[in-house]
Amino acid sequence: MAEQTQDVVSIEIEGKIGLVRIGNPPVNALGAAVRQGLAQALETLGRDPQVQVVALYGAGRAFSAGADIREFGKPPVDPRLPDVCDRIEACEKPVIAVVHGTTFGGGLELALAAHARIGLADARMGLPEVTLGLLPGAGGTQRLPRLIALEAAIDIISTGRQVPAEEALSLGILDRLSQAGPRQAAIEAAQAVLDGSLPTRHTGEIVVTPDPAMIAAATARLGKKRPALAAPIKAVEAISHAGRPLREGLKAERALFMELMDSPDRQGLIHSFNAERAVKRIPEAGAPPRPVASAGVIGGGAMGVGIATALLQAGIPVTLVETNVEVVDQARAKVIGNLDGAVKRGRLTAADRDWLAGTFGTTTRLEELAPVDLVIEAVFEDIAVKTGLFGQLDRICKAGAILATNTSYLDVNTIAAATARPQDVIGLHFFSPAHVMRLLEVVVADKTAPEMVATAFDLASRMKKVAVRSGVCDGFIGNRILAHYRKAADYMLLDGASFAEIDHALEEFGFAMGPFAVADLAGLDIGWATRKRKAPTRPPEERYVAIADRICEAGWFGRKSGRGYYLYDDAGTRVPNPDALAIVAAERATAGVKARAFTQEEIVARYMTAMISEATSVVEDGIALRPIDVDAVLLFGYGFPRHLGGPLNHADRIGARLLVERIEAYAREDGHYWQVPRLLRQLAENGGRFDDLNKANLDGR
Ligand code: 3H9
Repeated sequence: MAEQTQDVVSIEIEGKIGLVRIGNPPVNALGAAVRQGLAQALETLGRDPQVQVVALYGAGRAFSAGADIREFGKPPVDPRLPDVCDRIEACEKPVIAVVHGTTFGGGLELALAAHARIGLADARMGLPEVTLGLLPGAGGTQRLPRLIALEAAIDIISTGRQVPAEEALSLGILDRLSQAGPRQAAIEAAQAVLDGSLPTRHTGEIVVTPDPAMIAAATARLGKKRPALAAPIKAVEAISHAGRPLREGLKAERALFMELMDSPDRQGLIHSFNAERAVKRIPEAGAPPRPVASAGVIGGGAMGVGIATALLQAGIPVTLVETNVEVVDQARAKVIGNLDGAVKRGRLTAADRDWLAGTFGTTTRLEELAPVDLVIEAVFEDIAVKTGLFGQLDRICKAGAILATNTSYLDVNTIAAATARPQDVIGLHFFSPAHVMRLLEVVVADKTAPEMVATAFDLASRMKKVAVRSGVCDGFIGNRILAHYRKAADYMLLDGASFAEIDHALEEFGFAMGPFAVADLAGLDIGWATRKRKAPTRPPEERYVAIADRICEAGWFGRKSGRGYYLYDDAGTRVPNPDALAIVAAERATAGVKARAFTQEEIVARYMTAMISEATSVVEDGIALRPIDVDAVLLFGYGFPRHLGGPLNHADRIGARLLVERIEAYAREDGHYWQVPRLLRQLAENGGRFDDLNKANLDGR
């Protein structure tokens, strides 16, 4: 047995079998060193007269997660991935790929270029390039349609969905499944090639004729999506070349890939991908998290029900406390209903549902929370109610228990001060519905202990949520920014844009719903309560738009009451509510405003400038650790269009100088609302970007 080891790719010769192992933790990304290692391994084994078959496998938890995303945008280093794939296919010996765990993008493309593919049961295959604004650029669009039905290839490539091993076998991506570990499976499959029981073939030599009607239908379908992103459409275009000789098809694929590589969508989508991971870098990361084996949730409203569901789905037994007996029963039914929903959507097995339901208890007695490791309260948003409750929890809960509040704006320091253990108090701000929405703001108060913060992040990852660290301020990161930019929408409404125009402009920009449609969905009474709460502290110079108040006074709270800004039919289709239009007209008259027209462009510019302005202040005030944390909050909690990468990523595209100019121009109308944040002015003066601040804070990433 001969062995040659390089850093990330090692080869081993077992009789007539040449084994190539990719070992580049954590996910075997195909960076330059791996590509060089693979090319060299193929050279060595290709030349070795002893070796008759080559088997490729991955070490660790994945075969390979694909191209190294960190290399994108940097000067390319040879050999490129398409060349490595071509080298595999052209190898003078049969090459087999044994895939396990994540086998994505370039990882799958390596396997598609091999002459046979074996999958382990845990293999998940996919070409997720479109989710990064790209298309498979190492032969995926040419080789997959040669191996499997065109319809399935279009589906997999244009959605980026993951294909489990069994399905991959039935589609024809895999030739066989194996129960062995990756190395052993590689040896067994190579033996099968040697004894003739596993046939091999050159994928590139398979001749297919992609049906133009199917290609046209897919292109039309993708073009109708909002936002209609270029990547999936271009990916289908690349697939349309799969009927040509492989060389020509690969050339066409490469050209389309390079077009996308230079696109802003690609930059934005990869920024969003990075944002989800960057937020984990917190100062408390080294602190040991406390164990959370059981939890209590206080409050049986929508929030409490959602939080209890999310905890249960993470496998944490929950006791839900609600003082009202009737509400307890309703809450129980809703939590069980949510678990049933997860079974229906295939996210939970019926057996797991039964098991989880068995770990869910309800009670009217707070004392029953004495033994739990974590308590999350989701009671009425009133500081006296919350401080009273935390005083009680302080007496009831065991030492070391995590005491969390789900408040969305109240002062977590005040809540913590109601206990004799402020170090154990933290804000866990979930978003509704809490078992669905991915964002979790972790609100760190002055005395919160580092291990409490580490515990919150650990908990978030168990719940598959994106946790973002926030300091204490009214509304924390997300609601503070929302409160600000919502006013910009109201000002435009008062000044002459219709709410339908504003919603339409922002939906065209990329939001799933405009702000007025969102308000109708969330319930207009929520914003009304907040405005009433803030009324006593509202500065006299602040311009106040009372349109939403008038709509609420009429008893219309949005979709839950059948009407708000819009009227809704059973299918949810919206038309402007004529009564709301009349209120808008009346309020304009009262304010003495002469309505003027707003272009779609101006609506978006004002709305985004307002959002960016407050987002900048949140960074400047140290409420968010970095601009990318703010981006994550808006992306994962407020429906910010993923391809734009978040408000401060978008700000870098607009440029700080132009943003300052805009704010100064708008300030001529309203100098109280429109003020240039100090940090934005600094960036404008120094030619700086928000991403420079990210980089400075993320260890050079
Ligand atoms: C492509 O292949 C293009 C080709 O067609 C053509 C080329 C010519 N590169 O997510 P996690 C890092 S495009 C570099 O926390 P999980 C990640 O940043 C690529 N790094 O773990 C994180 O780093 P850190 C197509 C990568 O278990 C660490 O690994 N492939 C890459 O929740 C752990 O990741 C994709 O789009 C990468 N490709 O999920 C796959 N992937 O610890 C993208 C991960 O420093 N990746 N990292 O923050 C994923 O979907 C998930 O990361 C994966 C693991 C499922 C793999």
